Amino acid sequence: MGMNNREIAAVFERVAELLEFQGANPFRVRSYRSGARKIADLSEPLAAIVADDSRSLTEIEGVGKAVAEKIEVMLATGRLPMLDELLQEISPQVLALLRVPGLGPKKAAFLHKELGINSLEELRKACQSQQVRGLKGFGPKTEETILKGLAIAEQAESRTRWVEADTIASRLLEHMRAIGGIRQMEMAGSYRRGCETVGDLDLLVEATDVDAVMDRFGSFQGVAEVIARGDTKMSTRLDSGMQIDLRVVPKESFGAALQYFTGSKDHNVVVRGRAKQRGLKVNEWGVFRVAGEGEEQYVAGETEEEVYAALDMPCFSPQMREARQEFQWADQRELPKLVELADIRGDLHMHTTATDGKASLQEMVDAAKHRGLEYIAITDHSKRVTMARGLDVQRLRAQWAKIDLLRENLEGFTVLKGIECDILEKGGMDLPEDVLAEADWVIASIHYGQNQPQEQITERILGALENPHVDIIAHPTGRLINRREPYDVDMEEVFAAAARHGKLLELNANPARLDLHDIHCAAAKRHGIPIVISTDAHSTEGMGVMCHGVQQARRGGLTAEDVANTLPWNEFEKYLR
Ligand code: DGT
Ligand code: CA
Ligand code: CA
Ligand code: ZN
Repeated sequence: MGMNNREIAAVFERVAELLEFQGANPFRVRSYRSGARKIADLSEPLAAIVADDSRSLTEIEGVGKAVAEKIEVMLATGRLPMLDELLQEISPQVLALLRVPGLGPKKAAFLHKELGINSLEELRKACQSQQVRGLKGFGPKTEETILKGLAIAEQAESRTRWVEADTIASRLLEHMRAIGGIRQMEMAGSYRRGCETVGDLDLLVEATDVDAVMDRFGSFQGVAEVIARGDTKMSTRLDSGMQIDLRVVPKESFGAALQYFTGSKDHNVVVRGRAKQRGLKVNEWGVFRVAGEGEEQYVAGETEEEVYAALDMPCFSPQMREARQEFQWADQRELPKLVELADIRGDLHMHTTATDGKASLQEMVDAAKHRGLEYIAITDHSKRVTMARGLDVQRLRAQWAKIDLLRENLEGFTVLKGIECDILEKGGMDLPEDVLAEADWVIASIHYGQNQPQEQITERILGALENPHVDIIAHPTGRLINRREPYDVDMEEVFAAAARHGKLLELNANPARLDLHDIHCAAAKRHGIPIVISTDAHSTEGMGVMCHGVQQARRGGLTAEDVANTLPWNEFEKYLR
C-alpha cells in the first residue's frame, strides 16, 4: 500500500509537531519539519527515487539518513511505526490542543504541563476561569485569542475536511474492491453531498456474502476499533478518530438505501412528507404503498431514480439535497443544470516562482494547456506580501515582458498579465493606479489586518470594488476550513457593491479555503454577480483543485451561466475592462 509524497510529508509534519509537543530536541524537530517541506515541494514521486538502484533518497536536499529510512518504511508498508508510537503516548484529547489556532505545540505543551489541561473542554474552562492569563508568556489577550480559536478547534476535532475524507474514501473503496462478490458500492452521507467537512463516512454495499464484506471492512488500514458489528450494519473508528459506517443491503433496496443515507436529514424529512401525501412510505428498504392495516406493497427501491420517480420527483444531484431550494425548483420544473468540471475553460488565479509558486511561468502555461484550458491569468502576489517575495512594479513589469514574449508562440491559448494585488491594512491598493491600469486582470485580496473590526475590513473591500482597475476579489472571506475563522466582513455590503460596480467574485477552489462558500455563492447569484472559480495554484499540480471549487459551486446551485470562466475566451473577454 504505497503512499504519495503529500501523504508522507503530512506524516513528517505530524511527527515534528508531536515531538515538539513532547519537548524533544529542537534540531530533531527541525529535521522532520524541513524534511516534510522538501518532500512536499518535490515534483518527482519518492517511490521513483527508491525504485532506482542508482539513486538514494539522501540526495534530496534536507533529507537525512533518519528521514530517508522512514520514507522507505512508509513506501513499503503504508505506515510509520514511529508515528503510531507517538500517538500512543499522547491521547487524542490532548492532541486536539494542537489544533487551536494561535496556540502551537509549544504553548499547548506548556498548558498541558503547567495546568494539567487534557482536552479542549478543560482548556475552555481554564480560560473562562482566567487561570491562563497568569502564566508566564500568557496574558488576558492570549486567553481571549484561545477562547476565539476554541470553536474552530472543536469543529476540527469532530469534522474532517472533504478532501481528507476523500483520500480515506478512495482508499476504502479500493480496499473493498479487492474482494469479489460486491455488486454495487457507493459512499453516501455528507461526503456524497460534497459538504466542505464530513463527520463520518457512510459506505453502502450490495453483496451476497455479508460476512466477507464485513471482515474486509474491519481489516481496512488504520482501523483502530470496531465499534459495532450486526447483521447488516457495522461501524469502525480509524486512528484519526473518524468513524465509518457500513451498511450491506439487498439489490431491491440499494437505491432506497442510497437515497436514505445520502440525506441530508432535512431533505429526507421533506421526501417522507411528500411520500405520505401520496399514500406511500419511504425508508432505507424502498418505497411502499400503504395498502391497509399493516400491509405494505413494494413499489420501488433498486435505483435512486426509481425512488424519486415513484414520488414524482426528479433525481436531485446529491449536492442539492439540503432542503434549501431543490423542492421549489422541482415543483416549478426548473431544476438547474449544475456547473461541471468539464464546463471550466479558464483558470484566473495562479502563482509562479516569481513569488511563492513552485513552477515557472512556462511550466504553468504548459500545464494549463495540458489540462485543456483555453486561458489563464498569471497572478503573483504584490510587494506587501513580503513572505512570498511579492512583486514590486519593476519585477511585475519584467514578468509581463516575459508573458509578451511567450504569447508570440501561443496559438489558441491566452495568458493574461495579471496581479494579485494586496488591499493594504489602511485601505487602498498595494500598487500604483497606472500600473494596475496596464494589467489585463487585477485580483484584489486581503492577507494582512485580517482581525480588523467589521466596519474597517468591509471598507477596505468596498474600496477595492470601487477601484476601476480591480476585476475581482479573491477569497473574499479569508476563512481556512477547520483552521481560521473568516474575516468579520459584511458580505451583504460586498455583494451590493460588487453588483453595483459590475465586479466579479472568486470562489477559491483550494479545498482548505472554498471561499466563497455554497451559501455565499447562492447569494452572489441572487445579486447577479458572476463567480469565477479559481485554483490559486502554487504549482502545476495545484491546478488540480478545480474540482473542489466546482463541487462547492454546485452546492450553491450555480450553473455554467453563473460561472464566468466557463465562457470561451472570445466571450470571457467582455469582462476585461
Ligand atoms: P455527517 O456525517 O455529520 O457529516 O453528516 P451526514 O449527513 O453524513 O449524516 P449521518 O452520517 O449521520 O447520516 C447519513 C444520512 O443518513 C443522513 O444524512 C440521513 C440519514 N440518517 C442517518 N441517521 C438518521 C436518522 O436517525 N433518521 C433519519 N431520518 N435519517 C437518518
Ligand atoms: Ca456521514
Ligand atoms: Ca453515519
Ligand atoms: Zn493567490
